[in-house]
Amino acid sequence: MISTSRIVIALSALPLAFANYPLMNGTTTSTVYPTGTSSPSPATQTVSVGKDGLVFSPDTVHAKTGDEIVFEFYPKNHAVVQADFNNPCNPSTDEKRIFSDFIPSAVGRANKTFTIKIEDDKKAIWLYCPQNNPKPHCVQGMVMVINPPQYAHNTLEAFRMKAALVTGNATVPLGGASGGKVASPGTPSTPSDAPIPSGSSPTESTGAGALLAANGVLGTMALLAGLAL
Ligand SMILES: [Cu+2]
Repeated sequence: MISTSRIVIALSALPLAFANYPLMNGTTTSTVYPTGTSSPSPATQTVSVGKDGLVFSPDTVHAKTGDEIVFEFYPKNHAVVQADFNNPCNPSTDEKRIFSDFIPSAVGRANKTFTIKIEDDKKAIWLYCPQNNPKPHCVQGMVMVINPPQYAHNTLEAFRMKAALVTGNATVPLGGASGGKVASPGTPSTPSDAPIPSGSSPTESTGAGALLAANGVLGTMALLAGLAL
């Protein structure tokens, strides 16, 4: 036998429990998800590299964990490298350092892209272009940030100012692309299925077709014969 008074007590405690939530929600979820959805699906954002001069467009990106950033490359020859905030124009000491390798383009968008996945949206990712010909793009201000820290002096402008003070060339990382995937969206990912049968195969299939046709004729004849009977 369940006592109704117990249920009443339990229910009356609920408003008290919920009363604590509005304050917490007010400071967290409202700023993180402007649309009001609590669990948006992974999104993809595109950054143009060198399309509007020696800059990344946009040069500040906000992305969630699991989101992908696709870099599209424009003339003449740029790359994306991850740096540490205090050492712009030099590769990050992070083991998973991002490097697209150079992706050249003679005219318009290159047929290759570089895609990274955000593994931790609380971690800022500082990036620069390591091209030094004819002048260091990084020192010229070709830098960007993904998820800049909100309450810090580590702003993109501060990073760019540090880069401008770098003497000499930007450092090109050793080795090939890392920390992301180079892809060629313009070309099919797999070649066409099986090779076209050669030599005797077509005659075989013709033979089979002829046999089927013959069967059909025989069947029809048998049917007609049956009807005749
Ligand atoms: Cu560049």
